[in-house]
Amino acid sequence: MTNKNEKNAQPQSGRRRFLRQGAGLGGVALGAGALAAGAPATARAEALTVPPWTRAPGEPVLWRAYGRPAEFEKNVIRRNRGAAPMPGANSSMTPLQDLRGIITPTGLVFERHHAGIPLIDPALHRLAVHGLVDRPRIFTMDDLVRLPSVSRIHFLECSGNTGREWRAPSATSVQISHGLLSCCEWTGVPLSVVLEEVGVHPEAAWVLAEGADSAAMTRSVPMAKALEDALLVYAQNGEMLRPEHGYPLRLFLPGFEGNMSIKWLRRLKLGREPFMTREETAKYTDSLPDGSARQFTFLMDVKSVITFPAPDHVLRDRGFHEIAGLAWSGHGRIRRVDVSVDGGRGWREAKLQAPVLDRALTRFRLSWRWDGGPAVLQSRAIDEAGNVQPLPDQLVAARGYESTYHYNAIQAWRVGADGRIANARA
Ligand SMILES: Nc1nc2c(c(=O)[nH]1)N[C@H]1C(S)=C(S)[C@@H](COP(=O)(O)O)O[C@H]1N2
Ligand SMILES: [Mo]
Repeated sequence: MTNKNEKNAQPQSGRRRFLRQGAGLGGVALGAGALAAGAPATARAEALTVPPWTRAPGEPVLWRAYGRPAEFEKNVIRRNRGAAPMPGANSSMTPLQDLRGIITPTGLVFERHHAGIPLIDPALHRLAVHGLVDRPRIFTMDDLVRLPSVSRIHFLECSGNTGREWRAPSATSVQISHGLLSCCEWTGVPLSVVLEEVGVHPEAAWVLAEGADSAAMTRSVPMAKALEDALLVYAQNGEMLRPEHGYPLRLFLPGFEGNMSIKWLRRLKLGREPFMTREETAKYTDSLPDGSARQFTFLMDVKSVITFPAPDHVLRDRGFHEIAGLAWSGHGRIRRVDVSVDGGRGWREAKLQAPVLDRALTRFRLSWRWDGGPAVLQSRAIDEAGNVQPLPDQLVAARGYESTYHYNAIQAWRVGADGRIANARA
């Protein structure tokens, strides 16, 4: 058994080691004073005691047959803006401010439902494939799951994400402003495999995808996308889809606006023309300054946001902090992220955390020393196609104020001298 004195000694040497290693980290000198400055003097002098959880065995295996986070993390949850305009038509947001990697844990993935969550028995679920095909067919889930499958890591972003920031800073949380965003490992059968099974007519140019929810969500997908990388997904982050994300089957279109990844997929119809459904005419089109509207704006533009520090946090200590955030693009990989801490006068290149994947969230990090004064933090992403995330003014110049969807401008967070952080325009 370790004696009390040895236990007392360990954290002291650990602290010294940490501070030594920290000096010069990422170009920001830490120095012993940097971390110690905010810590109360008593904390360093306090004796390390043996806590109750060290004195007796803990909970047994199978304490929770399906695991969940520590109860101390119970505030890390999906949230939304409140009341739904109609029952079932609502969304919840991913708590980006609390996440540490690039994968969104399934229980924290944002939800967007136009008519609630249907609870579907997979044994009763069917997928019909018809229209301009040689062999129209109805698939059971067993029929589909036995076909060759693939797994891919991709982001999914609702095109309405950040849409309330057009006119002025609005959200007081990065969860609310940017949380219609997730990144998961998706497993399913390439749509091209199923299309080969049914035999596509040469004149087929569009695929109508329809959901089994009572919104009967329908979108037209160009045949090129259907053949290139569309997936019929049955699993997410290694386990079967959850009801709120389309169980037992959803369409997934990498890089495209979230709305097109039809959940609870029940029907695919091949045709010559787009089907002009409600979701691609009255909705999910973008009004432009000249009074016209863009239609079929499928790809999600290059975008990034700082998730620490964000308005959800308070900086308690001056000195070293690691700025961290997420960048993504529907056009491919992220090539570079620049970060400004002075309202856009100077920019420094952030470190991109490997792996940097095609059309997936990419985490960036930058060491920063907060001097305790006001600061304005911004991130600017550039993708491998050369697209540069615009400033709000540049986005408005191109798109005006009447759009809701596809807002991808640079986000600014203002750090106050009190350590509080506000949504701002630089
Ligand atoms: N059938 C159906 N599919 C749907 C929707 C829906 O309401 N019904 N919502 C869409 C929208 S607007 C988005 S952003 C994504 C959200 O997927 P998630 O809830 O799994 O995050 O699903 C899309 N697919
Ligand atoms: Mo959406």
